[in-house]
Amino acid sequence: MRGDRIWMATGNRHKYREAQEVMAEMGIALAHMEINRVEIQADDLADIAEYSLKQVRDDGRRIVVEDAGIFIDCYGGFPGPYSAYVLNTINLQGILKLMDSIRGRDASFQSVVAYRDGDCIRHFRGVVKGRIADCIRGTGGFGYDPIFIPDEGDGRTFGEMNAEEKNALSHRARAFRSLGEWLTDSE
Ligand code: ITT
Repeated sequence: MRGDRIWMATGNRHKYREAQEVMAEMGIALAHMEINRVEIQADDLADIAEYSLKQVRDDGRRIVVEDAGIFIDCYGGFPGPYSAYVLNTINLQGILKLMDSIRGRDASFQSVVAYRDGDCIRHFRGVVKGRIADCIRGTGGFGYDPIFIPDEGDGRTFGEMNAEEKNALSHRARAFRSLGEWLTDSE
């Protein structure tokens, strides 16, 4: 395995910490890079992540950028790529209100990790299926975690889990694990 670290460009420390733990389990060091960038609006997370990646100057370092969102099935995948904007405008309470009297509460978290090493650009996806909770539960994690119940869990929201428990199931952990496996295989 190549010894030098990979840099994750993100303004979100929660995302960085989760990704760092997953990569550390695979023996890969992930460092944090703050960036100021324009985030485009697009329907596919991969387009957003790759656009963000291209805004990070190529100085020879290996870079990853991740874009993620929550997709609510009964609303055709809303808010998806607009998850940050929707959370900032209507909050978790607003999302729960949208789900009032809705029976099918299926949703998924999706993540795309875009990786660059010189001319090589690859992306890796991770998905976790679950449902929107009836109320806000837990104070762990960030963003939509207190209202998302993963199907493969024990009924708790991500907000009620510790970092290790969330990382065992999460979209982000899955995407970063795929990156880690690809890196390991290509060494
Ligand atoms: P970047 O600087 O890396 O872009 P960000 O916070 O803007 O950080 P994203 O665009 O990837 O991150 O994510 C959009 C929003 O989706 C994010 O602000 C959260 O509200 C939500 N989100 C993403 N992953 C989440 C997770 O694991 N748990 C809860 N909410 C999440």
